[in-house]
Amino acid sequence: MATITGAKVIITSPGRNFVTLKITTSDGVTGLGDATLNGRELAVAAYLRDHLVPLLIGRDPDRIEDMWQYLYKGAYWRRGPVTMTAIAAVDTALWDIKGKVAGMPVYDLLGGRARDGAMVYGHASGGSVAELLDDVARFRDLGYRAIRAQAAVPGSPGSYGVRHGAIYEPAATALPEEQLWSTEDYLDFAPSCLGQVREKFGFDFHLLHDVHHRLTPTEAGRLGRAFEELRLFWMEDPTPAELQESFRQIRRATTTPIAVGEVFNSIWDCQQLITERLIDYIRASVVHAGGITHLRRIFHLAELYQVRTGSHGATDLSPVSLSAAVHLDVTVPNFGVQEYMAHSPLTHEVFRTGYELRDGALYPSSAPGLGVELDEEAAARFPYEPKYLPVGRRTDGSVHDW
Ligand code: CS2
Ligand code: MG
Repeated sequence: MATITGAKVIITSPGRNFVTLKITTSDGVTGLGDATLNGRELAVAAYLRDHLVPLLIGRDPDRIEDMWQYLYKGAYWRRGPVTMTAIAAVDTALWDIKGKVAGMPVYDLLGGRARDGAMVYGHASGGSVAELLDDVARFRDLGYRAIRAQAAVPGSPGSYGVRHGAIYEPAATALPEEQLWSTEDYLDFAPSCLGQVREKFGFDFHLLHDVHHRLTPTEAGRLGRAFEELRLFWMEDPTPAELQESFRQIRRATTTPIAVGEVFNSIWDCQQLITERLIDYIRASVVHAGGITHLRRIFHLAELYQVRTGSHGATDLSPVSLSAAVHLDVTVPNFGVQEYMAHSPLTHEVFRTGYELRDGALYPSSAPGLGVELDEEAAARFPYEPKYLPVGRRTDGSVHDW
């Protein structure tokens, strides 16, 4: 029986910060797990290095479920983004190792493919509606069949999701930038903005929009109703989801599909949302929701209630977790869509990936394991830089959801 002989936490910043766990076994097999938590990276690195790595040495890498239960229940203090991201990194690395030892891609370990590729959505954005329309046209020309559209709300510098330069990166400052937000301006602007997208391009592609947790349930119901004639694929994070029952009010108000979950880290964060069908898509991710083992549980629960998957895939989730996401995406029966914000060329100097983007879908590597490698020499060239996500403030100065 092989044992775990080493586990290394690799922090690197090729364009943005990433934390990666690399596990090595007595057979010399290595596996990778993403442990990146945007704006709180060092907390997860410390949790891994100081509290989990000592527990891994000497354990059986084959026993993935047992390891998950050991790390989750053994912590006593359960759940939370830091703990579950650290457990996710261990879990993902063990699936990578198991695939390499078996000589099988992870999707085959998960029961084989239900589909060849995973439809993705790209991020079109603009500082104005005109810029947004140009960006939507660009993604359509690239063959995307699903496109998220975000534009700056006139007079509201704190608009969410507007790219500045080639890559969208919200964690851009050494201390949190405070961004002003006006819900009234947004509610007046968003329906007409997305209406212009439909007016120009029609309905032959899936249109998505991210509200980014910023409305009350009443406001979200009003916005969803205004979106109905635009036939959105989904309205994302319409309201903060700590109070899962608040989505009943949104559901009563509108038929616009709802997607939630990128900030969730366990099945209990979304159990009510799923079992009461308060959402249409669950956005939980491999890296933040306890790894492949736990995310698969969430997806299987969602399947029972005809809730489809729509995993988070922003550039602050590393190519390791995106690789794992695509392996899971192609196997689950209730797949919906995979978010795909292409990582920068600098990031790919460190992370060598095997997934392929073709005709608006990602196709997983057929190499054993996850099909992703980390170049440690290249990683050493990009030291960590403190970066924070912005903080939102209302026009009266009080803190709001960013
Ligand atoms: C966004 C993210 O991709 C999304 O849907 O909500 O860009 C999110 O803002 C970042 O991942 C936060 O780090
Ligand atoms: Mg989002």
